[in-house]
This record gives sequence, structure tokens and C-alpha cells, in this order.
Amino acid sequence: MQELTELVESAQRDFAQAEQPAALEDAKARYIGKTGRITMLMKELGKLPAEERRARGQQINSAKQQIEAALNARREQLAEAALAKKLESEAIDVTLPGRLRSEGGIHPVMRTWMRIEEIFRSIGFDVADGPEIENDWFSFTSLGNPPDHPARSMQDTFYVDRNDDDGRPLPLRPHTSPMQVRYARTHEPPIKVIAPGRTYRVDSDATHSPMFHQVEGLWIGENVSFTDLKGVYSDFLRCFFETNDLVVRFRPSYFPFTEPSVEVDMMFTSGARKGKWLEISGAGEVHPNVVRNFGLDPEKYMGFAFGSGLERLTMLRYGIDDLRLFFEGDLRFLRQFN
Ligand code: 2NM
Repeated sequence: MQELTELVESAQRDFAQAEQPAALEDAKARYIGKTGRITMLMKELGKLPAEERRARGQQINSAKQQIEAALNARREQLAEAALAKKLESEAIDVTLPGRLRSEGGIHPVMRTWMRIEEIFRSIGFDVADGPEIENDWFSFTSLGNPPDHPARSMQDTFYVDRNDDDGRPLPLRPHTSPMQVRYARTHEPPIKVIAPGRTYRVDSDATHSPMFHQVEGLWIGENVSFTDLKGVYSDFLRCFFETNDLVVRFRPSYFPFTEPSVEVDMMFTSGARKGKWLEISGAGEVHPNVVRNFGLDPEKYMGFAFGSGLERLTMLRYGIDDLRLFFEGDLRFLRQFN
């Protein structure tokens, strides 16, 4: 009897010490498994005289029941502990701040691009798109650039490692005019279109980037004169800079694709930036040869074109003093526009 009590206590201790279900099952085997101590005692019952057998059997059975009870209690404890641990490790702290998805922003040059599209669409202009890898004819020949013009040299224009059907290397467009030639050749007059986009020139210093953005405008009709250029461009500047307090002047200049050609200057007449002429654009009446390359009769159709740099317009609009800020990707700069 004493022996059975000790056996039960020993089992209870062993079960309590088992930290893992496998250890617990090992301990169980030592007491009530096939060769466990209780099982062995049961087997030995047969050797006892018949009158002792019944009482002894009951004692062993009672010990076995206590051991089974202890086993089940410990099994439950371990299962609960395992569950608690799992819940803890998988716990979600709903008070933590969310993982924010960082939000993209619009680059200031793109804002200018979007604004210009909006302004010109509002007066009936379409917006053209076209390839950045151009060919020689659309980039130069059609625009009155002779074969020995410096713009065609490797020093001024980027070329990709491939030739067109005439054996001439393909240029990265050095201006967006090729898009306008493409557009003009596929649309009927009156032609009113702007061509905004990336352009490429071999030029890199504090005020020039090898990739920059231009917007060019083109209006071709039966009687589109220099006066229309003056009106449209001056109105555009007033819309773009959101002020009527600016004046515009047109200085004689030269471009191969326009005749006459002008440089356009503007000056604010109020506010902090007043009193200084700023170069803002090139423009002119489209040369008759270029009109012919549009597939149109220059005796019937005429019009104006202009070209402006989007970086320059953006710098003037926001008072940015260094071109390189646009290309460095510094968020401290870029965030100011979003
Ligand atoms: C400029 C200045 C003057 C221009 C000419 C053409 C086209 F396609 F009609 F011939 N597009 N843009 C032009 C005219 C561009 O940029 C300074």
C-alpha cells in the first residue's frame, strides 16, 4: 500500500517535470505503458493467493486511476500552455501604427507639363506624342537643317547604335519638332497642336542637362500670322504665371525652320521679380519649305511655331535657381511641390 502511494507520487512528480508532450508520454510509459510499473504489478496479481487478489487488485486499480488522472491533467496543462504560447507569438498589436504605403508625388516639371496641356487644350490645341528615338529626316532634314549643320554633329546630338533605311544613324530627338512634323503630315489643317516631351542634347553643366523637356506649339491655317503668335503666346504666359502683370517682347533671331524667327522675352511688372527681361522661348512663322514637308502647299497654308523649355518655365514659376535640383531626386526639394 505504501509502495503504491509512493508510485502515484512518483508519477505525479515525473508528470509535473515533463515540459513537453513527448516527455510526458515517456513518463506515462514508465508507469502504465506495456512494461510500466503498474502494469507489471497487475501481471503479478495472478501469483497472489485468491483471498488477497481482490483487495490488491482494487488498490492497484485505484493507483492506476490516480496516475491516469494526473496524466490527463498534465496533458491539458501542456496543451493550454502551448496554445497560450502560440497565441502570444501570433498576437497582433492593434495599437501599432499601420505600415504606410508611401505616396508618390508629381515632379515639378511634370506639373508644368500638365498645366501647359490644360492651357492649350482650353484654346483648341491637340497634344501630340511620338518617338524619342527619331530618324534623320524628321529630326533635321524636314526642318531645314542642312547636312553640315552643327546640330547634326555627334558633339551636339546623341545617336543610337542603329541606322535608318538611308544608312543614317538614328538620333535621340534633340527637340520635339519631329513630333509636329509627324502630326502635321497626318492631320488636315487647321493644325493646332502642342508637342511636349523629353529631348536630348550632348550638353551637361550647371544650366544644361543631357535630357531635358520641351514644349513646342504649332498652328497652321490659311491665315495664321505673326500677330496670332504674339497673342497666343502672351496669353499663354499670363495663364501660366497667373498674372496680367507681365509684358512680352519679340527680338529678331534665326532658326532654320522659321522665317521670320524671334526670341521671346518676358518681364514681370509687379511683385518681387519685376523689372528684369527673361528669355522664355524661341518662335517664328514656319518656313515655307517646312510647310511643304508637312505635305501642305505653302502658297495656301502658313502659321507659327514656338519652342520653350519646361525646366526653364518651371524655374521661373516657382523661383528655383538651380537646374540640377530637378534631376537629383532629393525628396526635401521634391516634397515642396506635393
Ligand atoms: C523653336 C523655335 C521656333 C518649331 C518649329 C516647328 C515646326 F515643326 F513647325 F517646324 N516646331 N517648333 C520652333 C520654332 C521651335 O524652338 C526654340
